[in-house]
Amino acid sequence: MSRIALVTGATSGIGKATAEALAGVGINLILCGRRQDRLDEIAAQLAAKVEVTTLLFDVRDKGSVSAMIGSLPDHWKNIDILINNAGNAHGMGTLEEGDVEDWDAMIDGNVKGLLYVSKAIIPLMLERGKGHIVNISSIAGKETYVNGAVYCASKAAVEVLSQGMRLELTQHGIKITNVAPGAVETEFSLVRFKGDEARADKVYQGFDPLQAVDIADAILYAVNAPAHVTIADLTILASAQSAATTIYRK
Ligand code: NDP
Ligand code: 8X3
Repeated sequence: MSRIALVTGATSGIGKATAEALAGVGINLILCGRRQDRLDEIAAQLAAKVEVTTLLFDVRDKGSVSAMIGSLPDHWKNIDILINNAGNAHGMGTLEEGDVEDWDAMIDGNVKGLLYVSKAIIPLMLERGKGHIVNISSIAGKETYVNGAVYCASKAAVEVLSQGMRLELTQHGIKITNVAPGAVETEFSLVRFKGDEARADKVYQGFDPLQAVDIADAILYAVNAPAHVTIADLTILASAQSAATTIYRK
């Protein structure tokens, strides 16, 4: 029987590429995001390969997360793989200058959102005695950089939550994979810099950045590992990147 994966943040970047990669190996998909037009477009594109359904919710809204996941028909609740990918950085600056709304968006989305989605899905996996959760962290969760303290804190929390989930859930047959990418060229910087395209483009200039498909490939490897193998942690950098803020540009 085909596996089912639920992907949060499937409307763009890493989540979209992961959905495409999973569809490529016949994994049925529950695509989640806040932009229904994009969900519909991606669902229509992938429906030629696999069964696809969509859920519209903001991961920060715990009532909506639990209601939408709870509303899935029974056969869609047999979720084998959860890709906790939804998230973003909002703004970049010192704590003194920082906008509290940006902090809320990062902590509520990247940390509490991941928890709300996991809380809705872990019981379904426990009932079946199997499952695989892939949490998208970041190099920013392993290293703190100047003007990024809150985003880095949110991703450090993801690192710790991956460890906590592994401690709690391994005994129940649930695998946990933590994926920490470096600079990936997606809509990430456009969101961080609030639509400033020139500033966002600059982040990826002068070197070959990672592409979303590179991260999707790694996720596919992790979810296709044999039953007795858990890929616990993956840090993935562009070849020109040696640390969070050290990138060799031409
Ligand atoms: P994108 O901006 O391209 O994609 C972000 C995705 O997350 C979108 O699909 C967006 O969907 C969704 N999302 C964001 N906030 C919410 C929310 N509150 N509720 C529901 N969905 C939300 O960026 P990436 O693909 O790069 O980012 C994906 C993940 O990868 C993030 O967790 C990010 O922190 C992480 N990451 C990114 C790196 C990079 O350099 N790009 C490096 C390391 C980690 P919609 O707007 O439709 O809701
Ligand atoms: C995104 C990568 O280095 O911009 O998580 O924080 S970085």
